[in-house]
Amino acid sequence: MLEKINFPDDLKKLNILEKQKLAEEIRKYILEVVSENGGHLASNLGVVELTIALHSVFNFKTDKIVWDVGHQTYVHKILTGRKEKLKTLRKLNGIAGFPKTNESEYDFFNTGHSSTSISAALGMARARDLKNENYSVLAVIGDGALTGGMALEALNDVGYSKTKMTIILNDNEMSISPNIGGLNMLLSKLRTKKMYTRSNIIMKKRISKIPAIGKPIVKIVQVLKRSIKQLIIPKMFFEDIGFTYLGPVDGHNIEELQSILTLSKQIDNPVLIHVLTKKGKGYEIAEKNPDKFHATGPFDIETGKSKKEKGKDYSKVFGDKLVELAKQNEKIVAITASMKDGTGLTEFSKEFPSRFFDIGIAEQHALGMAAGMAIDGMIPVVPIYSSFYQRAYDQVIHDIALQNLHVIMCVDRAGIVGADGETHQGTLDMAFFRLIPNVIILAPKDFQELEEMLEFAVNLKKPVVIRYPRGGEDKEKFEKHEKIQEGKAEILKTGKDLTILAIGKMVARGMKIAEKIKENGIDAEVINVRFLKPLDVETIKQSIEKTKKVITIEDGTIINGLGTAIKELLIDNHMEDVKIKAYAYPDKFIQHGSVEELEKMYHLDEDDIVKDIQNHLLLNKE
Ligand SMILES: Cc1ncc(C[n+]2csc(CCOP(=O)(O)OP(=O)(O)O)c2C)c(N)n1
Repeated sequence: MLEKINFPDDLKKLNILEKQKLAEEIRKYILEVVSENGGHLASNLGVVELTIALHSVFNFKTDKIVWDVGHQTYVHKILTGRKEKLKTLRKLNGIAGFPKTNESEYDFFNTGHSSTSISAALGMARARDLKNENYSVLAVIGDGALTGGMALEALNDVGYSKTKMTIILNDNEMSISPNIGGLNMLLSKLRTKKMYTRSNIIMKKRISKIPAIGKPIVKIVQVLKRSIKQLIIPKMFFEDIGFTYLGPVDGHNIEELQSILTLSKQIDNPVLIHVLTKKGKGYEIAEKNPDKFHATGPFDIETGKSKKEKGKDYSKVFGDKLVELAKQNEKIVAITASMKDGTGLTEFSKEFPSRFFDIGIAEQHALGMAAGMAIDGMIPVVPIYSSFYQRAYDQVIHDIALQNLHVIMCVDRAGIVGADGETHQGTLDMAFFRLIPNVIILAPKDFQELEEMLEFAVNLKKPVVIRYPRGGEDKEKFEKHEKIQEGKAEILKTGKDLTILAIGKMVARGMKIAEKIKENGIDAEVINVRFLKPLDVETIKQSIEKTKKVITIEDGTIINGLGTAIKELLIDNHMEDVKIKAYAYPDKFIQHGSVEELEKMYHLDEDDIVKDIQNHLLLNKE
């Protein structure tokens, strides 16, 4: 089947049995690709039938669809002209792991961060209505993504607006870990109403086919249905806020899905279709471990075992140290926005269940709640990936920094993350945190320094940001570990020709660069900046006054990071005779690819920096 299918029109020619066969082949193909390239496996295996049904019933040359998070679009990509290209998934210059409007005319909106789809789809539907056009607009959102504030804000607006659009709620009872929250409790009540609604849909479908009178009757039935349902389902939340609720429907039954989707087209108000799916469907190992296979690196299909041995990483070091500190200090609490495993909090959640809070995919709420806990004497530690901290920016400013609250904001996956691409690269955090008054910003050079910084932060009684990268520490071992003191940098190597200022993971690179240029007679001083804010102006100034040449190295954007801070320092101190070069990522969104490839592409690798120093910065060395 798969061989014959390239675009939705090919799919539309198939009967149900053929579509079922196609679904199995697509599963096998996705399994093969993801086991090689890594990616979001379980979520994609769960939406195979749903995606087939969507492309069978709708015509996405004119109709539009927005996929929430977008991590579940591999099937959509296969069915919309990207079947062969899927083999390049998440590779440099290959197709992306998320929808990209510049990749296909079938991708209508870029996603990557959770809970944006309903807003975007409502925007499209309102634009359609203002232009007096006529096509369907859909949003596909998971039960996890529905816990995000933006999704709830949009639901509130859609239902009230009466705009014709359809929300597909893909309910697999999982976020990355099992889903949590009051809405999840509501959904679990609705899940059990399967039999009643199924016959109801079939009845409606039949009535609507009666020429001329079919549609008006469907409207009457809807009114009746609402009153009957009120009797059966205690609280019809979705109907009460303005939606026609259809379902729940078996998300692996293509025929039923097609029926319910066809029915939804005839309803002129907002529709919510509740689809029940199984994460990891069809691959037993993923069905049993949906969280592990939510996002995976390359693995062996037979055993499910990772192809690469996973070493210790920063998240684990953070999590272990936090457990140790929490044993000594009972005020420490940990908050996660649905990323317990990813951020290294699994152990903490087991050791201190009452001091651990998974609050759903709700970064804004996480930081707002942390502020409340801090004001009443707890020490909240909130590890969130760098790119998802963007969501909680105002909470950091308004709720935490402005009140100078002792909240420890751990920025995981800071810098380039690699294959997840532009929505997930953590290149902006130093720039946006640096703007905020009262916030202390640190970045460790290695695991040990992360532990020391965490301990320091617990005792500081101020808002603290600690940023650290995805993965492990550099092979370069640091002998020196000076005690962390507020606003103090650490001189790792003295020298007279050039000052190398580096922060976080780039400190190891700075050391290697110093060693290499030494072979060419350049004696560099290497400073581990440690504090982006407050900057150790004295130590840095003294070094630059001596060398008159400085480079900065950071794994963030060139705007408003370490490089900018040092340029400001030079101007403020009238040091115009100093030569400076800042090595950072350009003012761009950085595409997907491996970390090494991207570093090379933007000339942040050791060899390129060494060449650059020798060719330009030290050209007129006296
Ligand atoms: C703002 C934000 N926070 C966290 C994430 C990380 N994340 C990606 S998918 C996901 C779970 C999504 O669950 P759900 O919407 O139910 O989809 P499923 O994978 O179960 O199909 C999370 C937490 C994200 N993409 N965006």
